[in-house]
Amino acid sequence: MDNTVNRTNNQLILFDTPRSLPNGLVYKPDFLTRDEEEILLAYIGNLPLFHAPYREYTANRRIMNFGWSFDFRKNRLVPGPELPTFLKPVQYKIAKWLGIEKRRVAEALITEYSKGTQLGWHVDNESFETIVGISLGSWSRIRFRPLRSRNKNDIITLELEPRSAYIMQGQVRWEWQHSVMPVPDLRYSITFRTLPPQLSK
Ligand SMILES: O=C(O)CCC(=O)C(=O)O
Repeated sequence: MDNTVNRTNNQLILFDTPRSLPNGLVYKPDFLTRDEEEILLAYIGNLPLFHAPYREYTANRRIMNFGWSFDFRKNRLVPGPELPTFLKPVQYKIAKWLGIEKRRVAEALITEYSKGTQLGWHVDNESFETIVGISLGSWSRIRFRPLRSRNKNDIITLELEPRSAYIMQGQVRWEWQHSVMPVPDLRYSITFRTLPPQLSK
């Protein structure tokens, strides 16, 4: 079975979507307008992003967290700076899409992937619930595999177009890992994560 959801002649082809995509994964092309993308990229361009510290090494990706962040050295969630004003409209749009209160979209992680940068297989920190990823700049490919599987045939690849968004919840959130393949050109992602109501400020 070909599990790849990919681009042909610059068109995104989502064939056999319900059977091809892992349960709980929703993909939405054109979640942002070109103007919204341009404004976000302009603000992000002025942020002092830094190379992500990860246990004993530093990643190629440059990042910045708002709301909350995970301290890999202390192995726990720590409060981060408040979401900046320029992220608020996207936070609102996501809350509306998910049908939850805005305050529950509690964390935003901005990541810069320079050409060739990737992100390894992982499951996001368990303190957070739903994950929503926004793509800016270059297209990229995100891969998914069931947690305990190392069979290449189980990998599902989804192409992420600029301005698109995906939701990860349910099985894909908790029972699958995901990774980002080396990006063909400069790409930014904004990963919003929700907290349960009792933990949201
Ligand atoms: O770049 C992306 O869209 C994925 C980001 C991600 O998986 C993460 O930050 O945990």
